[in-house]
Amino acid sequence: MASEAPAPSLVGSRTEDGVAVLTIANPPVNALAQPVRAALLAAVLAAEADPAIRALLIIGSGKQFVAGADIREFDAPPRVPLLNDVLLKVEAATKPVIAVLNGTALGGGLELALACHYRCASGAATLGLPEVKLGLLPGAGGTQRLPRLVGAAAALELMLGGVPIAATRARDLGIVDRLLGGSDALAGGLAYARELVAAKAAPRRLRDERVAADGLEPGFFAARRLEAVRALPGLLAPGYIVECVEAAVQQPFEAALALSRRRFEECRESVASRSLRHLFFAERPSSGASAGALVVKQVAVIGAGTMGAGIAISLATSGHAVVLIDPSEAAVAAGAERIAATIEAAVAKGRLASAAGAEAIARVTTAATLEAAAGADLVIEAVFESMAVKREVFATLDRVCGPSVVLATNTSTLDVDEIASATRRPGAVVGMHFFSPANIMRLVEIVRGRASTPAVMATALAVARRMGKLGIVVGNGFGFVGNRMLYAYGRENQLMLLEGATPAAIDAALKSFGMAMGPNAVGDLAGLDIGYRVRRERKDRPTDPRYYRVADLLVEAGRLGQKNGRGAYRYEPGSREPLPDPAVEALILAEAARLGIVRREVAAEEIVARCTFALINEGARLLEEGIALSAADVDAIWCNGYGFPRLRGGPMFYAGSIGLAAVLAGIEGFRRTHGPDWTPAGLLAELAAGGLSFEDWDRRRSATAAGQGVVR
Ligand code: T1G
Repeated sequence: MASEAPAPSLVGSRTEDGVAVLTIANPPVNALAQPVRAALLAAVLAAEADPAIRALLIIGSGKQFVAGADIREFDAPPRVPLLNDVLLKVEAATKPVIAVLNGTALGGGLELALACHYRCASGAATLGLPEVKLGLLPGAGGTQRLPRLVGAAAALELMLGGVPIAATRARDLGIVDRLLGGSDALAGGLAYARELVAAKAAPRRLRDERVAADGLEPGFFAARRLEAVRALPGLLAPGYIVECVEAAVQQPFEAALALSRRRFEECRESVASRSLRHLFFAERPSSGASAGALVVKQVAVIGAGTMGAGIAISLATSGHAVVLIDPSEAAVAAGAERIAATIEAAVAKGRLASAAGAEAIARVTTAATLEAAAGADLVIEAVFESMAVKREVFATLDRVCGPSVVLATNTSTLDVDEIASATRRPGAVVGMHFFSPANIMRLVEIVRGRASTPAVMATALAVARRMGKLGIVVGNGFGFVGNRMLYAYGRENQLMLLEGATPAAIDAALKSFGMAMGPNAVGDLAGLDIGYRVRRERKDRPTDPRYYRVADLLVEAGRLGQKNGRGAYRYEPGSREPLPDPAVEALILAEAARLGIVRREVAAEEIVARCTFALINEGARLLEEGIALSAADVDAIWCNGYGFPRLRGGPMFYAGSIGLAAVLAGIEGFRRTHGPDWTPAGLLAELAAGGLSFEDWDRRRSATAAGQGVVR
């Protein structure tokens, strides 16, 4: 495999008092892409060969040291020079090599530091091996060098948790030899290097050390392996990380390192890791999305119900001043109480520092009239899901608020343009569709109205990001993206209930596929009356007499779900455990008979195929219509808003992993047996015919957009 010549300036190289300063500069995060590896190797070998050089210093440019290997490279076979081999050369250097951790050192970045002979760090640096979050293990010696530095137990904690640690903790563990004071990491690093040169410090190679394992009780690794596999089911990496650390204790460095390389490749090629890597990029905010955002300091939340309170909590804990407005005194009081109680509970659980909790609570004020929104930079409306009510609120806000105020609606299905038309400023109106509970769920669909300006879109995205949310831009169509697909998924659930599958059988099949909850349990949790009301607000409600028939009958029989102990299931008082209810079975049997449906056994495979293919087909239609901007967005929405299994990467990525031709064949089969709802989306048929995936379609679109200078 020929390695490409190193690109210039990816690794800056200059000399200071006999110290070769090698600066890795691959913005935005100094990922160790192949050209960077080649440049680093060349610079290290050149410094090694230069008699004027007495030590080497490696540092990152910008706020990162090195954020890891380039994750994008993992979908193709590895290219030389392999990071593992570069690090062996760094470690073999005969002159002291000092890593200066000027910022984030993650994954391959920390492995690079471990291959160096000494490590110093600025106080702001964070260090970690987060590979397990991508379904990987540290593939460039981390499973071998880290245990030699901190012991097996601490090394396993860092690699199995994947959570970065602060520089001070890294110093206490012995990973960092020297904490640098001041703000100039390079100056501090150079001073430390000179100190080592003056002391004639020899290279210190972790590969020559042993792992301190004397204190490990018998069966330590077997127990940790069992625990690791249980903690992260469906992933190869946890078990392999334990296996590699055990090998670090019991085998020579070379043999154990070779084992870790083999195990890394197995993980890299697994569907689970490919899925997680796909979501890593799908969940990154698109670059430039917040450009031009307006400054938002105070936010008015209209409606003190569950959603309004949840949104207010998320805003207050992320530093925004919030005024919670509701004409009902009781609702405002209950909302304020819920906000304080939720934040205090987070403090009690250690999720929030006590002072931060108190400050967040203090940021929330309440009011009874919309006039109180006058001082807000952003208003988020979360009132009753009725067009008439929302239009009235927006007409008042239009009169009360200043000209540059952004007016957002939290509607989950209503037409944002129709709401905007109640104002004289439709350009300032945007949808911010939060998911319940709004203080917990990461996802926010940012709905672009026909007139929404770029600055208003950027502001909504920036606020969502500052709230720690995943803001995804979607078009203004019924149900936007997530709920539009949910109705297709739910349609199949409802039909299969009539055809012969019980709620429990459907939910069990989809849970074993990996869904967090089955559709019938979800319906009971959310409240069946919500969907009932939405279906009646729909202008384009399907005329099929079977459409959501069981759900409608349950509501009409007073069965609303967990909220009143009876829905698709029944619930013992105080329990949320769904229990099959013969009354539901009888209701379904009677309706199936009335509709003339001959019931049959519905296999789990059919349940999964009909529900997942319905998602994929509707997702493809949303892409064709431009309501969803990319298949990656659809995947991020369904993994973050609806519990689609992350180890399958989202509906559209899952389609690619089983092959679009197979999905198309399945859909065509359902069309023959279940009618025109199963007409294949044109985009799906086109991609399947070309042997392509939705990822290919995204790549093609990004390339086209980049060519036109379009920021998504
Ligand atoms: N590879 C490729 N691209 C990356 C990347 C990476 N490792 N990290 C970030 N990016 C891109 C990201 O997609 C975005 O691109 C831009 O950089 C800014 O990212 C061999 C196998 C470092 C904490 O898992 O956690 O090393 O959208 O928006 O909020 O054993 O990025 O601009 O086009 O997230 O400031 C292990 C992953 C890799 C760290 C910075 N490392 N990155 O957060 O910026 S595997 C990781 C992060 C590995 C070795 C193993 C974060 C960050 P775009 P961003 P940020």
